[in-house]
Amino acid sequence: MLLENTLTIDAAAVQFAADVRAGLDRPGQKELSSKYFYDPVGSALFEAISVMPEYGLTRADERVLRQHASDLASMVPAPLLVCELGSGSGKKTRWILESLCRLEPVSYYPIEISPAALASCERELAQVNGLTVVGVERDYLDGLREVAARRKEGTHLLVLFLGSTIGNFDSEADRRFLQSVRQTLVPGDCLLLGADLVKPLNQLLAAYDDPAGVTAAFNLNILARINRELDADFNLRQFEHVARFNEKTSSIEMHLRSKKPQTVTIPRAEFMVQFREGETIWTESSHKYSVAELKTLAAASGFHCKEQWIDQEWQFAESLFIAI
Ligand code: AVJ
Repeated sequence: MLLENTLTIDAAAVQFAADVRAGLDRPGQKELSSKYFYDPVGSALFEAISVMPEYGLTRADERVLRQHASDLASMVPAPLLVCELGSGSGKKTRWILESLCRLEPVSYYPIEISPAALASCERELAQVNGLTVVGVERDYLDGLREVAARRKEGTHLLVLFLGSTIGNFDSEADRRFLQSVRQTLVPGDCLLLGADLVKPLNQLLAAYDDPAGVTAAFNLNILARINRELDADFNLRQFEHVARFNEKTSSIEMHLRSKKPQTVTIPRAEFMVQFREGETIWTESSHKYSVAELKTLAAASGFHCKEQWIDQEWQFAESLFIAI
């Protein structure tokens, strides 16, 4: 048993090593995918970010969902299966599910690659009356295809994609992703999309570079994760967090800047990488949408934007898309 475990090649670790190597081996801008932020430490740091006064995004998302949950419930077809792309903590989804369950029993399928996140979401929602929770430990699109394939005729799907995770896709990739989502749906199915909106520059910069340094820790943790999981020797004190707004793409970009020339060894990726002083690793893009852009995105991916609810305190939109 023990021997077998030692010999088992962990596919996720192999993929991580390959992605780290490919991203840091690039001739121009080095990069690491923001999906690798969320190991247990990174997830805890994100939870901390979401309660920072400077970072209003998560609270805005929750506020709009809470305020408009019963409107939403009255606009979606029945009977209904609810799928969520990325289960999160289940906290903000609770408002929607409670409203839907007041009308009829609901099955809810959180789709998530992290078993720990699935477990906490199941715990959080266990008490909602009339709700059946079925965790799906898969990639977003694979999981969605699986749930869609198992639905009974006449049952509609409501897909939840909240928290502005959509903003982490490169431009164009957001549309391609929604097109793939649309392909798993039939006309009349719904997508509820949470997206952060453009707002004044100083507000955005403060949100991604809070003075207490929580976001900096979140960003640097990706290097710590590479040290932990791939035996690398990144010295975190020799990198610094940078957040800047790219006007052309309307995105906040996070980078990690090398404070001096240095070489890092990553044994489990069989790789060594050199950094010049001032060179950066691009770790995240967080696109900020306009209301009109979200409507265009709906049309470009086979949906009609039926309704938009916007938080006034922190410009954030919840858009209800119907598959056409
Ligand atoms: C969870 C993807 C919405 O882009 O704002 C928070 C992640 N990055 N602070 C975002 C994040 C820096 C966040 N999302």
